[in-house]
Amino acid sequence: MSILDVKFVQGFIRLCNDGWLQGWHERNGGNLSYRIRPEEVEEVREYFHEPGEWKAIGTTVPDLAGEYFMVTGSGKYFRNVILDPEDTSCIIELDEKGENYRVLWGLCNGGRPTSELPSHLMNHEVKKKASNGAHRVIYHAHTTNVIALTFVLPLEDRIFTRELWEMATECPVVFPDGVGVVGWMVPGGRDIAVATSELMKKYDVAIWAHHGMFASGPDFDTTFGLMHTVEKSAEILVKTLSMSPTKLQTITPQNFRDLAKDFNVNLPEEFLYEKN
Ligand code: 2HA
Ligand code: ZN
Repeated sequence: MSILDVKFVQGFIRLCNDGWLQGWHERNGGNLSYRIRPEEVEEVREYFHEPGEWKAIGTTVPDLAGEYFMVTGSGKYFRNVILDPEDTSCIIELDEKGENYRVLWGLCNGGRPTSELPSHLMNHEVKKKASNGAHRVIYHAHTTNVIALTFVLPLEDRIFTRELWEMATECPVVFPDGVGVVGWMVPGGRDIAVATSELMKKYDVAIWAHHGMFASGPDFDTTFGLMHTVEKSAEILVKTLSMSPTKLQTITPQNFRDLAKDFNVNLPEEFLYEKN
């Protein structure tokens, strides 16, 4: 038995490799975090080393006090996670105020958790509350086509949501709440974390202009599937716009309403506006 036999650890590694294979993780791009269930902490506790020093998170997440997370390491390559999880990722514990973290496993050759730790933890805090504890995965990827779209579409939630919904019939079923967009900001700090977590109150997806995407979900499959669906939709839009600036036909607001009825999803009217 090794920590690599534990199911959530395997799911974490698989997502990293799947993202790499999609081409979303050049060099050290992207990061992943998983909020570990109490019973899963007990499955891995025997592999913990002497706790490292308490270090400042860079923001405060009181609703996550005392929780454990598996996260990718700063400067580490997704490409290498499958080869050496203990070098490229880590398990951390938060203190009783949600202000500091310490490393309990991993980063065996040194290093720090992801540079986007403030964004990950603030998103976890918001999604834990919004989903009554169901959401556990926050995933950041440098998705090529979504990034390309942030140069040509207005950076508005309603525009991105509607354009992405129109590109594939399943889209409004997969992300019925829509997607949020953050204008360009310096990554890694508290300000972008606050802006992103504000959007995560409403959406499961936040787009960072000229940078990438954040997705949230209850498990690895759903979260990866969400990232994949949004990015594929963006790819179709990029192809469509490359062929022609206008569409000859598309999915109409009434089509969306009919779909919502049959698929039992609520599609907010704010995204079903008439275009001219
Ligand atoms: O390099 O993706 O946003 C890691 C990142 C920072
Ligand atoms: Zn990034």
